[in-house]
Amino acid sequence: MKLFLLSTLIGLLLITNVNAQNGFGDNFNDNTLSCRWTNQVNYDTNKRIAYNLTETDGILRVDVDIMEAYENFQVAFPVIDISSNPVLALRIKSSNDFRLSAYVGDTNEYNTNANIYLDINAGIDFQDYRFDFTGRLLQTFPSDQDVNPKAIITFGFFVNPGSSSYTNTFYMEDVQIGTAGSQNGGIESCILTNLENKSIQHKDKVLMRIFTPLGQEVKPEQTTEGLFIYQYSDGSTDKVMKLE
Ligand SMILES: [Ca+2]
Repeated sequence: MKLFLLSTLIGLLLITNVNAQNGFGDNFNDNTLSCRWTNQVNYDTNKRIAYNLTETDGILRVDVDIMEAYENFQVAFPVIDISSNPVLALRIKSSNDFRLSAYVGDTNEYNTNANIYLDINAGIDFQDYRFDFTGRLLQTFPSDQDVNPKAIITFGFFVNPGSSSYTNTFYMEDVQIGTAGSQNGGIESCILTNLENKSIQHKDKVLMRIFTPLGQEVKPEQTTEGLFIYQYSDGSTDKVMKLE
């Protein structure tokens, strides 16, 4: 048996065919932030994080530290069709009032900018909010474009859009766009996108678990041939191609 390291997995990812789902969500219940969420980094030289996202106790904590106007955070996912239910629903708890804008983006990289917003009311309990994009799937900057509801690949948020300075901590729960789909932020696919290319020769760490490229765990005796993801005791991973 021979072991080969793959230099890239992109080709395999590109041929993965998906039937479009009609929704995507995250209930934050697994207490592990899906890699599909992006902590937006400020555009200043210190690379501070404008939105620090932490998933704990089954909810998402968002520490906001804006220093530039229109900084945002978002989640990305495989293409979904929200044409039958173009609504983004979520629950928020905050000890301070603020304005929250939500946007959706499509495969053409058109997005609805920061035009659609709600005023979040301070309170000690979670409150329900809905962003209804019906008739509002329009990009107005940098050019006027229709955002395609059948090809949505991201949604995200601006806190106090346009403000160049703001700090707050709020909590998010049960975010859902469209209908059904993933309910855990797509974390099952993270093992692929977090991979780094490293030597499989490790003297100081132990192979702990093995996964298929789709994230399904397998036993060592099941890995006679094909591509596998090795996870080590320090949390690092390798892509390994095994041939008979
Ligand atoms: Ca939850």
